Amino acid sequence: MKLDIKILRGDITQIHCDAIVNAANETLLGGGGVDGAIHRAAGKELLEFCRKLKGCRTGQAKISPGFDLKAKYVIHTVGPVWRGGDKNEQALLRSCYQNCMKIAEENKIAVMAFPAISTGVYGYPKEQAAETAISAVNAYKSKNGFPREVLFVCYSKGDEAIYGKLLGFFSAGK
Ligand code: AR6
Repeated sequence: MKLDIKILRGDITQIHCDAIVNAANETLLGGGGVDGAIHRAAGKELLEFCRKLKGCRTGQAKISPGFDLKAKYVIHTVGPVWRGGDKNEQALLRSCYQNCMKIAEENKIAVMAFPAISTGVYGYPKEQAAETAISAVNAYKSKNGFPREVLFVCYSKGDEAIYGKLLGFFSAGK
């Protein structure tokens, strides 16, 4: 079955779906940006649960319940810090998206939402990050048909324009 890809603008903590992805750091103990917003909206139990996960390496992902969020799960992934582009950043970012898709498949998550991982505090160039995000998600081969739908949640109009342009390009190329 074909994966459905959509773009939404807004706050990922407010999205009704099965899982939202968190752009975390290796401690998984919270931070600023989307990570801070997710922890605030999920409540203290999320931090308590995350302590038991014992961190996460860059490019990897781990799942938790969503607690007070509208989403049932949070998939925490750690994007690379942008260091100029020759420190394996692209492969690591791709691996974040692939590992989140794999966890969604394993947990039979139908609809999942991604923020633009690494493009805030971690400084990854937005257009390049969006290209990798879309290409990794499109290339994922699920064996059981999960996830069925991926939402790219853009926090700004600028991000929405980048994803819109790229998705137009990708679908025109098919
Ligand atoms: N909903 C959707 N997108 C958001 C939201 C939100 N509520 N808030 C921010 N964004 P960032 P990173 C966008 O900095 O670059 C944290 O401290 C934001 O505009 O949250 O991966 C972690 O603990 C940007 O496009 O994550 C790590 O230490 C995108 O989310 C570090 O930041 C990612 O920005 C991770 O940095």
